[in-house]
Amino acid sequence: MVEQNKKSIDPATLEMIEKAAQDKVRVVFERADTVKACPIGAEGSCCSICAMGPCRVPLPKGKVETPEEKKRRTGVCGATAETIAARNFVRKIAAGTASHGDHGRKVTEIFLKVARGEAQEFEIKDEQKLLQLALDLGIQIGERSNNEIAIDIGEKLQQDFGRQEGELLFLKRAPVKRQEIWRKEGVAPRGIDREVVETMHRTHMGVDQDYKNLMRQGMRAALADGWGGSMIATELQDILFGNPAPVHSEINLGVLKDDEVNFIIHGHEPYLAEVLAVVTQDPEMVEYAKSKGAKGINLAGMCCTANEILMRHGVPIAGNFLQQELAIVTGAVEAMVVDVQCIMQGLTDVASCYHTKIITTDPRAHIEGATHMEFDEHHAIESAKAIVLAVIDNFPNRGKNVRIPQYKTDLIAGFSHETINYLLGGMFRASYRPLNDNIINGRIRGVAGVVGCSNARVTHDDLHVRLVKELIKNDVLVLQTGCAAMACAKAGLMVPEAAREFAGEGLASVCDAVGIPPVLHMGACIDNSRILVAATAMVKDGGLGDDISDLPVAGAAPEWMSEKAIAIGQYFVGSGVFTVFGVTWPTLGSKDLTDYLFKDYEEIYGGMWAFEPDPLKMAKLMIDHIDKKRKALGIDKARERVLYDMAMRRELT
Ligand code: BF8
Repeated sequence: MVEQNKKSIDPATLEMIEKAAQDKVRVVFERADTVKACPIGAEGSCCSICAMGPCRVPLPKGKVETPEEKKRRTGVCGATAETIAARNFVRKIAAGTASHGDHGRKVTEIFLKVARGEAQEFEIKDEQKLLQLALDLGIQIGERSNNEIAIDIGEKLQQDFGRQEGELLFLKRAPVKRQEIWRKEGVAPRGIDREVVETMHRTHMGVDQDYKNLMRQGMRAALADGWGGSMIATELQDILFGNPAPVHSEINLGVLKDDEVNFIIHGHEPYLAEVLAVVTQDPEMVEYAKSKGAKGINLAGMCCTANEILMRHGVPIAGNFLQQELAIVTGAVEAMVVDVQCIMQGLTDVASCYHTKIITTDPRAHIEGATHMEFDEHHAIESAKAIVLAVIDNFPNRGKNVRIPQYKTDLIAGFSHETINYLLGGMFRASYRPLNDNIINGRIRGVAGVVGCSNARVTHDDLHVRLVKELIKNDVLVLQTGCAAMACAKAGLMVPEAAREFAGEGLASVCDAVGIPPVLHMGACIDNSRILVAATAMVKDGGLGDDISDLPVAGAAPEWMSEKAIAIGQYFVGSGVFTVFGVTWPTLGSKDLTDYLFKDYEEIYGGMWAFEPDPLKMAKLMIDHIDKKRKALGIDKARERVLYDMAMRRELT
C-alpha cells in the first residue's frame, strides 16, 4: 500500500522532487499542494460561457435534493445543472478532438508536401502500408509511383477535415453493426472541423439546452477524433516514418548522461523529432559536441513525442508528463526542445534556475521566456541542425549542481496493430486468430487498454502500475499508449520476462510462446486509434461476436488529466468499450447526466463510462465486465485443450 500523500512511486521522481526542494525550485508537485482544485469546477457545475456568470450550481453535499430544489439549481439564464455539466463535458471533447485533429491535419499537409517533392528530406518509408491504405480508400495503384498514390491518399484524407456532408472515410473500417448504431443515433461524424465547430456553437449561451442532445454532438465530435483525426495521424505517420516494429530501449531519468550533451525533445508531433534522431548522430554534429567538451549527444524524449521516436527508433525516454520539470532539475539538460501539447508553462521558470534552454519550435506554441526556433519542414535538416548547434553551444554553461538519478528500466516497444498481427499469425498469414483462440480457450481472459496521463492530484504512476499488475495477474492482456505506457515501462512490465513474474498462468504461457511482454506499448495517444483497429480485427477474425461491444475488452485512464483523454474515452465508449476513469469525474454535479453516461449509454452504444479512483476496484470493474462479455459469448468456462493423439487422428480420417 502506498503511503498517503506520497508524490510518486518512482524513485527517480522522488529523488528529483527532493533536489528541487533543496534548490528552492518550484515544480508541479509543490504547486499541486498550494493550488487547490476548485471542487465546483471539478464536478462540472461552474458555467462561465457568458458574462452574467460565472454561475456556480454545485450539487448540495450531505443531503438529498428535493425536486423543487433541483429545479431551482440553475444559472442566471436558467440553464440547469444538467445543461451546464453537459456543455462543459462536450467542450472538453471538442478541445481534445481539435488537438488530435490539428495534429492529423499537420501530418496530412507534410505527407502531401513529401509526395509532391516539396519536403525532400522526408520520404515514404512504408510502401506496404501505403499500398494497403490505397486499397482501403479505393485509390488506383497500377503502375503508378508511390508519390502519385500518396498524393491521392493525402488529398482524399485532407477532405475529411473540412467535409460538410456524408461521413468520415475511416468509419467504414468499423464493424458493420457499429456503423449502423452510429447512423441510427445520428452520431456518424461528417467533417472533423465541422464537428468541433458545431460543438462550440451548440454550447454557446442559449443554443442546445438538452443534455442528451448535447451529448449526441459530443459523441459525434469524439468519433471524429478516434476514427478521424487520430487515425489519419497514425496511418500517415506510419507510412511516412515507418510502421513501428519491436524495439528495445530504456526509460527514466537515468537515461541522461553526465558526460554528453543531453537534448530532450518534448511534445506530440514527430516531424522535428524524426529528423533529430538522425541529425544528432551526424558525425559533424558529434564532433562539434566534442569540441565543446562533451563525449557525444544524448537525445531523449518526453511525453508523446518520446513515444513516437521510441516506437520507430528506440530513442530512450526520460520520463512522462509529471517528470518534465524534474528532468531540468537534474541540472544536466542542455535544452528541452518542445513542439505542441502537454508542455507545462512552469518549464521556463524551472529552467531559469539552471542552465537549460527551453526552445519552442512550432508557430502554434510559443512560451514566454523561451527561445523560439521554428522548424521548417521544407528545410528539415537545416533547421534541425540549427537547433542542435544551439543546444550543443549550451553544454559549457552546465553548472556543478548536477545530479542524475541512477534509475532506468529496459523496455520493448513498437507494438503496432500490424506487428501484433505478424507476431501472432506469422508474416505470411498475419492474423488475430491465435489471440481470439486463446481468448476463447480461456488462457487469455480478455484485453484491456490502459492509457492516458499522469496527474499531480494522485500518486504519480501508482494507479497505472497497480491497475495493470492486477489485470495481467488475472490473465488480461494489456495494451498501452501515452504516459500510462511509460509508467508501466518504468515498473518493468514491458519486457517478456515480466510475463512469468507478474502475469497469470494462462497469459504468461501465451506471452512465452509468442515472446511478447504481457503489457504491449502501442505508441502515443493518437495511436489509441491502433487499439480501435486491433479491436475491429478481433471482431472480423470471428468467434467473439460481431461488434466491438461483444468483445471481452475494457478501457481505463486511471490518472487522466487532459481534455484529449476525455475525447479518447468518449470515442472508446462510442465504439462499444466499457471505459473507467480515475482521479475525478467532471459531470458529478449532474446526477441525470452522470447516470446517462454510466448506465443509459450501455443500452445505446454497448459501451459506457464509469468512475473509480481506486485501482484495484477499477480492475475489478473491468474484469467483471470482461467476464460478463465472456458469459454472453458462451466462453465463460475455459475450454480444455484437447491434444489429438494418433488414434484420435485416425478416427477423424
Ligand atoms: O497525448 S498521456 S499527459 S503526453 S495527454 Fe499528455 Fe496525457 Fe501524457 Fe501525450 Ni496523452
